[in-house]
Amino acid sequence: MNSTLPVLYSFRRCPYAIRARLALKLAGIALEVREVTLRDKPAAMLALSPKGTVPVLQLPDGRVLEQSLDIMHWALGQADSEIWRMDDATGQALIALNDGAFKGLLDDYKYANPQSTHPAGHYRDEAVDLFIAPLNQRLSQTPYFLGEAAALADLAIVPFIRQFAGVNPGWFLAAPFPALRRWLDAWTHSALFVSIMPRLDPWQPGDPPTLL
Ligand SMILES: N[C@@H](CCC(=O)N[C@@H](CS)C(=O)NCC(=O)O)C(=O)O
Repeated sequence: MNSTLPVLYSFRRCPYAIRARLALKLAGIALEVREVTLRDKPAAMLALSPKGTVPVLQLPDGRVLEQSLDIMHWALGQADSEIWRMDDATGQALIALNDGAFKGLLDDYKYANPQSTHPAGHYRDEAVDLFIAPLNQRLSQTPYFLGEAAALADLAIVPFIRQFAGVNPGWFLAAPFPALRRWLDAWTHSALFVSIMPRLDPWQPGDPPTLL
């Protein structure tokens, strides 16, 4: 029976894996989840997807989805909700900015060290100007990025804003972005989010399946 379930190679804290798990769970897709240690990736995963990033989803028909957005689109395509499939140009542009320039600044901010060209606050300020302040502005007008209903863009971006907030939680709490903070809190405290964040031991071949 288990061979009929999709298998997701995942890493708990990885924002790309989180967005994939959110979409899969939201779509109600039963699957086996295999927690990966990034320093010691399972051979079974690398055989499916030699590029070696998570998430990777192996479908029962043999197809392998190795980009988080492809996994989201596949998952939400299985579900009935049109809203969650909503994927207009604005949403796509927000996701592209998130995955591109913002992710670069987020990494610079998160991993800034004495050898970095600039101190952490420099990258944080750039990220604020580029993405954080505009998102807060959006959310001070509507509850979700694209209006009254949550959409793919909210789901795809929330793990990255969570990571940004987590670099310096005290700073984020005091920063002038109340609407973004409310949106982030609502997502991260939601039953959906909590349900896709279990702490799992790294998967080893032969382990009994863990269902998401
Ligand atoms: N474009 C990929 C990016 C995935 C990605 O970069 N994942 C990171 C973890 S958050 C990873 O697996 N890095 C490989 C490594 O650290 O060895 C996607 O959207 O799925």
